[in-house]
Amino acid sequence: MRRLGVGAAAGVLSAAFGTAAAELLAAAVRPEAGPLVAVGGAVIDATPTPVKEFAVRQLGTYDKPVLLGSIVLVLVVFTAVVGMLATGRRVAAVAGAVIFGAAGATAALSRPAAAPFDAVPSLFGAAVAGTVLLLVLRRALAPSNPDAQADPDAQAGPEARPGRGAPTRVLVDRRAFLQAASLVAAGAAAAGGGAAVTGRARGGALAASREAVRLPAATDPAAPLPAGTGPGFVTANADFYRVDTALALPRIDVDSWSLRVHGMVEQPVELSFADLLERPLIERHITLNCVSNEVGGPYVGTARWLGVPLAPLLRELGVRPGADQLVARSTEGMTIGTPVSTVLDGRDTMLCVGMNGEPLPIVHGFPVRMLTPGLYGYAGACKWLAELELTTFADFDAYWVRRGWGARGPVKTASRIDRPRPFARLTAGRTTVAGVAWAQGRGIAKVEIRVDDGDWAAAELLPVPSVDTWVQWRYEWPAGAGPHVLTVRATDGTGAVQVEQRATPFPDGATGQHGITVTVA
Ligand SMILES: Nc1nc2c(c(=O)[nH]1)N[C@H]1C(S)=C(S)[C@@H](COP(=O)(O)O)O[C@H]1N2
Ligand SMILES: [Mo]
Repeated sequence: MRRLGVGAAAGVLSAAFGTAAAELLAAAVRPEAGPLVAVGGAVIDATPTPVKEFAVRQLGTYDKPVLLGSIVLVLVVFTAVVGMLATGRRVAAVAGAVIFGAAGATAALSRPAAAPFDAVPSLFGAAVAGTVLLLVLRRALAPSNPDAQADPDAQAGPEARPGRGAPTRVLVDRRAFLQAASLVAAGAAAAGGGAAVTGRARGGALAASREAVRLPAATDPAAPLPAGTGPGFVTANADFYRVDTALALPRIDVDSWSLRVHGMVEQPVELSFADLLERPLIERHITLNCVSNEVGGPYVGTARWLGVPLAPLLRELGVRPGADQLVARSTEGMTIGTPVSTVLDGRDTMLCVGMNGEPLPIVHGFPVRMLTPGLYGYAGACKWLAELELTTFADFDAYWVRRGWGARGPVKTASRIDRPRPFARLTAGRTTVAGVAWAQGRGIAKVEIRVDDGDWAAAELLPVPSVDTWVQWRYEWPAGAGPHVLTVRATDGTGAVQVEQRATPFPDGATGQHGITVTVA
């Protein structure tokens, strides 16, 4: 066995052990402090917007696993090189551990909601990794065992420096290495398993505390869905799209949760979950969509949301004149800025506690999230809410605004064809074309379909409970043989036709018409 191979393997295994030890410590104390999640979060925050857009577009919900996989890959290469260098100069192991620990600790401390403790798991993991690497190399490269084999390619090690006589060959003690390596691998597996078990136990405790939440009925319930609403009007919680930067889901205990409302208000307050539930609750069907959604894309859904209307609460607390931005801050440090005017203009902006008759799912912001009908999620729908600060747009740029996205985020009118699927092969005759269109706050007045270069023809609109939801539409198409392009466009309640000109989601939402190609036989 070659010396460099031994070094690389020892480096990777020691780092695996160190990382697993750090993850175990973090899982037990503070999951957000785990080095993988901390580094991943820092990478997400530092990723330039076009790359992030590309990742969301190409990878969808796989963006997070792919990111973590890439970080592990970089780690493997780095620690293999450190291990190889350390076979020659042991100081390389120390330097590698310092870099490894500093990177993790810096990333953890740079997280917006970091606590000083968050550096500890990374530093601990680095110390473990460095120490283990030195121990393994000492065992494996000591030329004392009779089984030791000379490494014909070996460079002179530290024991072969001039002044100590002729360069000796570095010997690899194969059996000692394999023993040490198996021990380290077993340790890494045990620590990693421990971290996973601890994490799962925490997750279980959180799920139980969520299931124990009993939400009061709304004092102002949602109007029943009008007769004739199509199936799929309400998106099931399990099918609702998820977009956020949280690699580790915030694990929030409802009993210790509180919401601080402060900044430019006459009476700052801190509200517990029980305080919120004591207030009058409204329930509404509202469509939420992501500014990153491409034309025809999947990041849109409609749910029945239960929550505390925000406007009366802010009026009670007294918004100071001049405050034009409400900044919502989440437990993990996301900031989402919403115009105060849109909160107070009569729309149903709310602090949501329930989604489709259940407490908010953890991925959708348990225990409390904001929702602002008519604004994209990044501008009005902060999940895992912790704080509301009244301030001004001049004084504060929220997370996405700092990255170049529009500061106010009003939803653009859009429409999508869901049936038939793109490139479907159909048989000639009556074919139902169906889909959704949305312009929350303004409502949808008309949806039209065009076949190839023909005239626009009105689709049938199914009934809706309010202007804040999408509209389902359908169109009976007498499909004739041949390849066809079907295109849709919507007109909002103000009479404005959706913008035809193609625009990318960045910086304030995609525009353009959704079209699909089908073949009729
Ligand atoms: N804390 C937090 N809230 C967040 C985000 C986030 O990354 N972190 N993403 C926002 C974005 S961009 C959107 S589109 C919506 C998505 O909400 P959903 O995942 O419940 O569909 O949440 C918003 N709220
Ligand atoms: Mo979004």
